[in-house]
Parts: sequence; structure tokens; C-alpha cells
Amino acid sequence: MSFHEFTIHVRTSTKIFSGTDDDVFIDIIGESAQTGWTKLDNPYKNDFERGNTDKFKLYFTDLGTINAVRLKKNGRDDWRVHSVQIDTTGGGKMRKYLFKPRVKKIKKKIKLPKAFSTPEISSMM
Ligand SMILES: [Ca+2]
Ligand SMILES: [Ca+2]
Repeated sequence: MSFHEFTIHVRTSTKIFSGTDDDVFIDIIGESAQTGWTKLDNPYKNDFERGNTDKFKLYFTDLGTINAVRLKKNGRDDWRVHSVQIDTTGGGKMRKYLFKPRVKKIKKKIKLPKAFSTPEISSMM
């Protein structure tokens, strides 16, 4: 089973009270697989602050073309996302995907096999 590197850039809005200290999770939905909820956290760094772009490296099996991204967080803090960009070398060449909240919606529910994700991602960074 081979893994591809996914660099996820999460840009938090510059509007007031846009930042959060809550735990944030991402679910990447690809043509051939879906990652399932995966925590985004850079150790020892305050992520998701107002106006910042935070970068996370995750490793998954090939997802195929990425169709959608879901984000969720726990806690009661507000959070306003500007955009999410995913860069991946899956399929041999670098691909970049840009998502903005509520711009792209999943039209139908699709059942996909869950991609294998590495839980000890922080130790690989
Ligand atoms: Ca924060
Ligand atoms: Ca952090």
C-alpha cells in the first residue's frame, strides 16, 4: 500500500473573531476513497488564528480526484474559514485543489471505502 503526501493549507478569515483554539478535523472525499475525520494540528503551534494560513502534512492512500472537503470542530469557539487548499502528488503529478466554504456541495451521498490514514502523523513531521 503506497501513501501520498497531502499538504493542506487552511486559511482562516481576517474578520474579527475568526480564529479558533478548538480541535479541527478534516474529511477529504475523493473519487476513489475518503479519508474519514482526521485531526489537523501542528504540535506546539497555535493554529487557526485570524488571518493565518496553517499548513498540515498528512499521508493517505490515493484518493483519486478530490471532489469535496468537510471540516468540523469541537468546542464552542467560533471559527471562520476562508479557504482550504490541498496539494497532492497522488497520481504522479502535483495537483492543487481549492475549496471555499459553501461553494461546493456534495450533490448526492456516495458510499466509499475508507482510506487508510496514519494516526501518528505528528511524529512524521
Ligand atoms: Ca488557535
Ligand atoms: Ca496546534
